[in-house]
Amino acid sequence: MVERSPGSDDAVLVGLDFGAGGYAEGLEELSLLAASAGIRTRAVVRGRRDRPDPAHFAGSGKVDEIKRVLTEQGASIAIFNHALSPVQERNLEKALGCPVVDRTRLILDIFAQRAKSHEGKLQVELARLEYAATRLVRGWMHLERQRGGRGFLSGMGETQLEVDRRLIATRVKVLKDKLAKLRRRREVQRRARERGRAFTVSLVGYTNAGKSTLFNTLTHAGALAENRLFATLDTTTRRLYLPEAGNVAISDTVGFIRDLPHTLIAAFRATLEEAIHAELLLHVVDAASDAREAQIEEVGKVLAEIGAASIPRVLVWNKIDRNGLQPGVDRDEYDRIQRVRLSAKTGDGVDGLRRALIEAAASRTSPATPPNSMDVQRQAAEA
Ligand SMILES: Nc1nc2c(ncn2[C@@H]2O[C@H](COP(=O)(O)OP(=O)(O)OP(=O)(O)O)[C@@H](O)[C@H]2O)c(=O)[nH]1
Ligand SMILES: [Mg+2]
Repeated sequence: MVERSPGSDDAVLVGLDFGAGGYAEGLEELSLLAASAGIRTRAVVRGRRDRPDPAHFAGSGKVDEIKRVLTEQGASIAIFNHALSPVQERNLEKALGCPVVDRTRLILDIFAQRAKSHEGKLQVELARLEYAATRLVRGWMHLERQRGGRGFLSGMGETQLEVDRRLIATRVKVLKDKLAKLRRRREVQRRARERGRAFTVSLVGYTNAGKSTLFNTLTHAGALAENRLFATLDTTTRRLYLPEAGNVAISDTVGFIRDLPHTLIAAFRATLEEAIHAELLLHVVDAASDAREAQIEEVGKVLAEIGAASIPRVLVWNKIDRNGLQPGVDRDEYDRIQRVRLSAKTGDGVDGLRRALIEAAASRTSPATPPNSMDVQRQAAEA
């Protein structure tokens, strides 16, 4: 990986359009992502193609243009709003004479900078190794040839590439084992919470929607809330006592983003799965963002992927102080609260959310306990 220290880089962003859907808004998000990694955007290069060029992703004219803009702007790095193949990345670095970062690596770098907890760090290391493994192309083969078969490694018919693959595979296994252990511990904690019959609620939503701010407002906790993407990587759970509802265990979670790299979805599965075990999801939406509909859809997609589609959900239309909406609640045809309009920052409308929590807690079914198989057999025999 290209090592960069935060704050030291100015970048040119590149986004290409392949027919459907523009990348203009995507580039704004990319610029925010870059800023979160400490990189300043100097210029944006857009283009349009039928399909990616297999060798350079962009066409040769576009590559020349990017190179020219890099020089004009004195920028030292090119960031592509796409996933590049290892070959494209290498060819581009050669053609542009500077580090080339794709969207996946940028997100991985941010996660690496932000991971705080032991578990978060393990998850990020796992994701980065899996990403690096795909980058282990035949770069060492020439060394192998130079060795002329004299080294004992080549004598064993083993290439440097295979050694590296094996080292990565070993480390990946160690990390997965450690994470599995942590996950079991979390499972035990969760059961303890269930025994305490606290009503479990998870805050989910697109990155920067205001989940941590709302979490702090509700629980008076000091969770980190920042105008950065992926301010939160670890799940934090706090207890909240609500009259009539009793104990509520509320969790703040990692934010979602469009095209979250697959290695990260896999690595953060355990964290995201915390959401699955909740009895209610508060889907926090940045109501002041022009991209809110697309973001809601994206979050819905990820929730479905992790098997959380059927959990009752309340949409929290946040940041109404920025778009002039009135605080309040909207109900569905069964008179259940479906959407709460509030500002986590000013506290306006947060009472509506407390009401939603109380109503949801009151209507909950008892925590699911799987039927005892003996009972099931007995009932079957009696029937
Ligand atoms: N104006 C306004 N800003 C808000 C509100 N809620 C949150 N913010 C701001 O939005 C930014 C993101 O807030 P966070 O709470 O960190 O968002 P998050 O959803 O936890 O983000 P990640 O952890 O990165 O996924 C911060 O700058 C907050 O101050 C609100 O109701 N009104
Ligand atoms: Mg957060």
